[in-house]
Amino acid sequence: MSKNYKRHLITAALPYANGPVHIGHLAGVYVPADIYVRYLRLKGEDAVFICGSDEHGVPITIKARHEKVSPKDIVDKYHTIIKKSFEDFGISFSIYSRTTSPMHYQTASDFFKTLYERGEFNESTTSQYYDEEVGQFLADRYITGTCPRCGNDSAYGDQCEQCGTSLNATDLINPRSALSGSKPVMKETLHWFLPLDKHEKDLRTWILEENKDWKPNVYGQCKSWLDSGLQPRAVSRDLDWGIPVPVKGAKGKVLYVWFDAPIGYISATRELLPEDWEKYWKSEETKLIHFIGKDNIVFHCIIFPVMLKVHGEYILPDNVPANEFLNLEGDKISTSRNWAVWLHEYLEEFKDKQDVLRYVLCATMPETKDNDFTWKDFQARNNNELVAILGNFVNRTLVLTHKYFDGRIPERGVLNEYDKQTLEDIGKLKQAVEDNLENFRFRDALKAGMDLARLGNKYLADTEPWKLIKTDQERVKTVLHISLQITANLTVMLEPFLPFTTAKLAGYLNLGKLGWHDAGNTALLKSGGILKEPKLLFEKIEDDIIEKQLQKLHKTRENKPVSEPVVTPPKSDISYSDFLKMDIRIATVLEALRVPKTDKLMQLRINTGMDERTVISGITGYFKPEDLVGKQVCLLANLEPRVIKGISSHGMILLAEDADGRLILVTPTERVTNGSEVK
Ligand code: B3M
Ligand code: ZN
Repeated sequence: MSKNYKRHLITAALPYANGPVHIGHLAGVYVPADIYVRYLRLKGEDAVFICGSDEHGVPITIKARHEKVSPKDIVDKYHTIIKKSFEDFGISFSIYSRTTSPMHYQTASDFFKTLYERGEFNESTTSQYYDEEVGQFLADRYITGTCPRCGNDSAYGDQCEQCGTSLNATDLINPRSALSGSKPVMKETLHWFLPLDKHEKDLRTWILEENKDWKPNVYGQCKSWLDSGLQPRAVSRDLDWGIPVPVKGAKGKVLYVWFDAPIGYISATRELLPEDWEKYWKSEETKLIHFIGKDNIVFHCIIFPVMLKVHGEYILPDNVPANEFLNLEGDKISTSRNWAVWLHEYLEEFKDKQDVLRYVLCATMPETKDNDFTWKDFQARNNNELVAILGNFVNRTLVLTHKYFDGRIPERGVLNEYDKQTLEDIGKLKQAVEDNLENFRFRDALKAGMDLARLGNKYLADTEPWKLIKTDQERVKTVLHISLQITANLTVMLEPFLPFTTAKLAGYLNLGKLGWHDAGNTALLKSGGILKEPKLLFEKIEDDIIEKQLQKLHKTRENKPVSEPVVTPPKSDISYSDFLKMDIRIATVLEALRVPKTDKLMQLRINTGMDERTVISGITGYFKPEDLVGKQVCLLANLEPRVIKGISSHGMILLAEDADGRLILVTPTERVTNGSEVK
């Protein structure tokens, strides 16, 4: 699939402007996107890098009510904080815009109108809760009531925070409007739907056949959406915060945030390049890449492409290299629980250490599966890799050159076989970085870049110039000359990953601006050139600093916010014979499929040791079908069969429900025979 593109359009997911950004955002989206763009720019490619704040949606309005300010106040505040964090970490956007900009209102509105006029939407009426006192339809989060499961009387319309169950607003007993406290009524409301089902066939061909090279996590998720059948999606909402639906009779309705947000990429490009933006969005010579996290896959691979396609003229993404999630100290990053490392806070405590975090986040990037950030690993990578490998090599080379040759780049003499091999290896490593970056393998790319520093260290250790200096000064000149050329190559090859460090290093070497084509060149530095006085590139991070971070983090566990979900109340005692009535068995999942036209249900085919049977379980969203196949589970085997969505379900899979509503499979710690009793 190597096509010759004239230009590149790279987008990074627009962060919601309802909170600052944390390391999970950086590792998942912005670090990889920035590395990729920096690499393209070094190659001299025309690359436009687009991002901005996503400023609509219900959570922002809720936060605003909570803080008794306007939604605009909220987004203004966080837009500024987020933008600054990105600048501080060297994320080199061509533009960082926002979806409250006039250009975006215009662009999104026009986009909707075009689709509307072409008849691309279905209009349909649905029933929704409505607050008659305030005269407003209520988003699920704006409805409270009694949880049908645990009896908590302040559960929300989408979730009970006491027992963690996810709910539909209509499940609530005694629903009340969070706006006025009054009892909401059901009222019909008109909305516009994008009939994704109509485009399913085209999407199958485009993704499943023409884009087999997408990352397996992305391809797999798309396939599972497509296999379970697409449904029309509402693109409007009853809300007073957002872009008004530009159609007569749509008062009080705004575009759904996921309809307008991706159009934000287009608006920002228009803002940046008022004359030329169409070259980037409407030309087959442009390569469009979306960098996102895994929870955004369906929007970028299915919904937005359908929007672009039915609009016409627009190109579709060439790739969507989504990452999985980064956890923190073994636990899911959570804004509401304050379980996060916030970027602005990091810089307060690790001043000027942007590259250390960039490095660690790239080295542990959740490329194919969720990954864990720990402070101990952060320390180890800083001390054992940045300090001991990269810093050490560069420092020894520069210090020795100053010591033996007054900071003047020595001439090289006749090269021996080892010198020649070493110089040749530079080119090979460059190639490795390149191949990995072109294929979005950032961890491997970084490793190949660091291998150049490893090569340098080995070269110094093998040639020992500090010993040679007593016997063979000429040879020392050659050794340091070669080491300096390796150092110069590092400034190019590591620039995408460590832009602050490589800029400093280039300064010490008195190197001008280099490009990617310079990497591999073993005569980047001219003999006789003068070097500047170097400083250490990295410093060791001591245990007490790491301890402090861990303590700070664990303190947030003690100061739980009031809304923190708590353990459900105990149930009344049962007799042993009641317990014996339950027939719980170990079984293996043979097949897993999402139940079409439902959000939560998964259809499982399982081997119970006694038989093969079908079980329906409400676990979509927590597990991917492909992750379940082969897993052993606990099954309540004698639960009376129930028909769910027309499918008869024989038993129930046992799951643990975490305080935040997450479902976790209960599986044996070792493989056991199917049909084994759990008692
Ligand atoms: N704001 C979701 C998120 O941060 C969303 C991305 C929009 S990209 C067009 O997960
Ligand atoms: Zn509950």
